[in-house]
Amino acid sequence: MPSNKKQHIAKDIIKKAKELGASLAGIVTVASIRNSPSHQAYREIQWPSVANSIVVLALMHEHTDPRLDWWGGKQGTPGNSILINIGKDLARWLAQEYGITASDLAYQVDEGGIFLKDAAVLAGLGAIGKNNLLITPDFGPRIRFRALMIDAYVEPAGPIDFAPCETCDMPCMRACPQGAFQSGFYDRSLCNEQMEQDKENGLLSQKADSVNSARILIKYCRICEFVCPVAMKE
Ligand code: B12
Repeated sequence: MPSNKKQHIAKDIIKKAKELGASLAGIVTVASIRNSPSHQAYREIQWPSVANSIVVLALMHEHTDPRLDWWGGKQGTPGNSILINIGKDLARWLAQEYGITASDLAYQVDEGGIFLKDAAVLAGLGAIGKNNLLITPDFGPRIRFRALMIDAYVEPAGPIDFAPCETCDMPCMRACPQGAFQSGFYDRSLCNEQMEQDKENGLLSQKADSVNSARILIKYCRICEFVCPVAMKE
């Protein structure tokens, strides 16, 4: 396929993803993602031979709509369900419009997923911030991701020139209730202690699930997102 056609498809896919409800979308090749830091460190992923590119879908999770982020067990979060549905609609459209086969990737890496922040950086959606999150120019770190693998090679959007932490006094470094940034870098085990406490403090949902038992909702800590001044809205 000629390069201008590949670029045209990339723009078309991104436009369609946004029409379907994504706040942002980008494309990255499987070859570049395999070389990204997290995928180099964790090599267990089985990449299908027909996978050529990955479409990264993103949904803003602003503090004004906290329910999007509440974790409901196997179902994940409401925001994740929205992203899954956008992915299904986009897959249908890709098949009809371009004859491209797309498949949704799992959220968890050990269930067939990929490292979504690495994918998002390479797809041109933003940069990894000091808070260890992917920061986007339009929504800061208050955004979530999902990915679709496609069997066509589509010209990637590529990383953007964006370094928001360089001129910031980094409130994220001081805000963590566990002091996960006290060394100057993100400490996963300290962060995880907070996540474990959040699990223990899960709330009983009003809704019953399919077997009619009560569901627990977990409101995971988001302080390092909420204090980030990038694209912060009142
Ligand atoms: C496991 C996991 C966790 C674990 C461990 C987190 C960790 N970072 O190690 C726990 C439970 C602690 C956790 C906590 C949180 N998580 Co979490 N988590 C994940 C998950 C499933 C995998 C992440 C992982 O293991 N990464 C591997 C580790 C080693 O890498 P890393 O710390 O991210 O660092 C790498 C990158 O920074 C990269 N990198 C650095 N610089 C550069 C530069 C370039 C160019 C590139 C390509 C890459 C790159 O290299 C580093 C080393 O590999 C992802 C979903 C997914 N499938 O990706 C969500 C995910 C990362 N989590 C997310 C969120 C929001 C959170 C929380 C805010 C909790 C919440 N309310 O949901 C906190 C925030 C923690 C923080 N400040 O990082 C979002 C991040 C969204 C964003 N804007 O970045 C993700 C993407 C899920 C989603 N729904 O979209 N999480």
